[in-house]
Amino acid sequence: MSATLIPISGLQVASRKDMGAALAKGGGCSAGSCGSSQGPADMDPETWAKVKDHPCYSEEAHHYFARMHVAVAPACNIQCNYCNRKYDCANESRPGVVSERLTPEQAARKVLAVAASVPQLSVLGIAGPGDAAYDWRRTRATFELVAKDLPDIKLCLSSNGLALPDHVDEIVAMNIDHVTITINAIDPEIGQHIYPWIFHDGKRRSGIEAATILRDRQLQSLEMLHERGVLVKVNSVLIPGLNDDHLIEVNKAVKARGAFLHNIMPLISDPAHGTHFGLTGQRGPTGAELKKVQDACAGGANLMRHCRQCRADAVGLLGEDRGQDFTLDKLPEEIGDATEARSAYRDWVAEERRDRAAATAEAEAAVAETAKPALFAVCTRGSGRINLHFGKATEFQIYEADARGIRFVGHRRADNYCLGGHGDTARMDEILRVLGDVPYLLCSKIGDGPRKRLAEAGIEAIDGLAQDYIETAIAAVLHSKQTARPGLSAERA
Ligand code: CLF
Ligand code: SF4
Repeated sequence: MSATLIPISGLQVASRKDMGAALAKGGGCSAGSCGSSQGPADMDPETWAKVKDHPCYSEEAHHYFARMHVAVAPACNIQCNYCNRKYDCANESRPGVVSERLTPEQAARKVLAVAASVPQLSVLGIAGPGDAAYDWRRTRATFELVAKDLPDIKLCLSSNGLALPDHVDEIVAMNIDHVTITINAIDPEIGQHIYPWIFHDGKRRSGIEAATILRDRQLQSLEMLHERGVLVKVNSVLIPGLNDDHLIEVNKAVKARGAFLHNIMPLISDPAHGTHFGLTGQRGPTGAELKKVQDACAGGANLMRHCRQCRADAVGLLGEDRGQDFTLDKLPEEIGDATEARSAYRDWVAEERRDRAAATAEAEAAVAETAKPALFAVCTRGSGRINLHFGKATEFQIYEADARGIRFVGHRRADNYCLGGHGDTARMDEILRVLGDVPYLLCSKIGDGPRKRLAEAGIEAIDGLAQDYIETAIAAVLHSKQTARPGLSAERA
């Protein structure tokens, strides 16, 4: 490990491992056949160059890079039954809290401020509330302003697809490499139950006609963008009883038209959100139902499994939200230039990636003899390391290890156990519920009380491997179990 000091955004750290720890203090935050976990060996260099810093298009990148959304495009040309526009866009955000709406100028200033203090920032997305392609004037103005000041930040947009074909030339000309289209159905018989109306060619349309036009424009957008070299991710909202079986057909159809990734997301439905589905009792899927549909799509378009259903004003690594740190009233008067810090951070990531890839290969070789698959819940703030205190975790990354290797298989959310000096019993009950089938938990630190509660529920908490790579730590635990080495919790394996 090099002893050279690495200067990043005011941090002076002595090693790559220290860097991970230092960045973790500043803020917050992989899959079998999941294409999003692919690395440079699995795709052509041009495609890898586009996805390697994008936290949504590469599972591996989401350990290192952050995205931010700006809510500049509030107008929409369709109605989805899972959306209430008083809230964030349900396509790309967690409904519930109204976003701060911004003008393009305000948004560009906010992006500059975030880029100056979050060296991990690599992507600016416009993802609701409203439709980025329909509210194109504001979307374009925002992207143009940001591209002028921050040419190293990738531009990314999300749309329902209805207006997209009209803007493909501009999207290509503006170097927007990543576009998400939400396609919930390709059969208009099903689509008509998801979209009560669309507004197209100056007229409001409904029923089969609306669902057919929308489907045709979505697939046309996908084909046009793919032909022009833009990477397209398709989002589908899984609505039990409506499109669960049908999403396999959607997966095949979007794969045939060149989709880079397919992200099947669970419907979030709550009467309090005031959506049609929420008010009529349409439920969202269970975790098992979501996994069943995702597994049924194996062999089709590559699946994304690390989506966090971000808010329309989210800021930070996936799984964290620092949006409240960057509201307009908190932006500084003077915003410095942090281009060098971002560049230094990317150099550090390149080195770290090489180191982690070697460590992962070693770890996977070590688990090659593992007889039974084992699940691990990991507390991490990013950098691919065990670097988060159990009490502060608001999500657990779930890894599976077996003779085939060590894989990220998803994440599970729960409110953080620690409330500034004391633990919350109800929160612990929820953590035990979400981790019911997971025998091992890896974290940087855990108190005796919660360790005991977890142990009583059959979950062994291990905090002796802090700052190790996740894969290295998992291999160490499995090795210690196979060789019955005691004391993992108290000392390094
Ligand atoms: Fe934002 Fe979407 Fe771009 Fe990512 S989010 S516009 S592609 S930068 Fe990512 Fe958030 Fe999931 Fe979206 S985790 S909701 S997939
Ligand atoms: Fe809401 Fe987005 Fe659907 Fe428009 S496209 S209705 S903003 S979820």
